[in-house]
Amino acid sequence: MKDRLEALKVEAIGQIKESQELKDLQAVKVAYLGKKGPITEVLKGMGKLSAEERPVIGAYANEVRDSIQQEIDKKQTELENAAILEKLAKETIDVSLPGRPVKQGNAHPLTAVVTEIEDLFLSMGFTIAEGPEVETDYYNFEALNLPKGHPARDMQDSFFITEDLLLRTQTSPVQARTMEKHEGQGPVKIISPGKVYRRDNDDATHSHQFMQIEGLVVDQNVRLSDLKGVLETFAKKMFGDDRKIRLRPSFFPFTEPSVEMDISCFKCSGKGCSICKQTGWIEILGAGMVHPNVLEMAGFDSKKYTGFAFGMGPERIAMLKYGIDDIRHFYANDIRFLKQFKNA
Ligand code: 2U9
Repeated sequence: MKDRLEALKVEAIGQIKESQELKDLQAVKVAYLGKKGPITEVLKGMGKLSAEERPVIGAYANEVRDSIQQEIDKKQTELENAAILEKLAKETIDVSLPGRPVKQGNAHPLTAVVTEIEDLFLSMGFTIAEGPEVETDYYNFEALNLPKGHPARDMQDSFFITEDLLLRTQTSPVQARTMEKHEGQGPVKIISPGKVYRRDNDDATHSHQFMQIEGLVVDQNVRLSDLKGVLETFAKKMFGDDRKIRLRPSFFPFTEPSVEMDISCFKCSGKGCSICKQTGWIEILGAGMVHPNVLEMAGFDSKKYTGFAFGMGPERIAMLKYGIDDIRHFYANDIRFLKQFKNA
């Protein structure tokens, strides 16, 4: 009987070693160690053995069963590991494959110019103020020294919503509101970028909706020379260090005196070319000393406080800077136009 057990052990281990898959191994296990398997058979027949043989054969049968089980466990681990390795080999990622390039957008050229101007004034200690695009007649006109019936109102043909409400025609009401909030106490030092609306027939240089950036400084002892210094810094930073500026007399109802600022042409440096229309100078913005009426209406004592203000159209600045020939390009959202400003 011992020989029979020994033969079973050798046979079973042989089959275990030959098993290629887990299911083969399972079959070997059932065949040798199962309830109907030969080892169970041997154990069942123990009753026929003598009292001396029984414990010896019993112990040996258990030993054979344990060794077969051990071999099965060993082989099972081996097959499982091999299966994992095979799976890993099949799933290898080819890291040498270049990634798909991510399409990168760019800022809208108008946004790029507005941001550049904002950064420039922020670096000079200004803060940014914003206000509503639907304004009252008071803040859009009256508080800026443009009472009802004033002829200068005609220059800003407007979109009225009611008798008293309109789409703002300038960002100046933001300044008037900010000054009011200061309750007569300086300093005020703000810029107000934003959209404005005027009734107009759109063409290459006109749009019924456009942007403005205005600036306002109110404090004691603010002078025209301060305005000149700020504007000169702006002109040089925006259009090149060798720019010269000149101020020409002008008129705005909210400033007195009022000026127009030109810069020396950045293309021909003043010799005369198509950009400066052979004059050597390019008009950039309007400015002036805040009118005493405007200071008083906003709650400032015009004997104690003075101020300067300026206003510019960022579309015009961007058109000059990038040689854009039609203001409507800014609003058409034509990707062929927009993607030309990747490095703006
Ligand atoms: C307050 C007081 C004064 C703002 C100013 C201008 C001159 C000016 C235009 C230029 C072209 C606007 O974009 S544009 O159409 N603006 O020339 N703006 S002074 O003066 C103010 C504003 C608010 C309380």
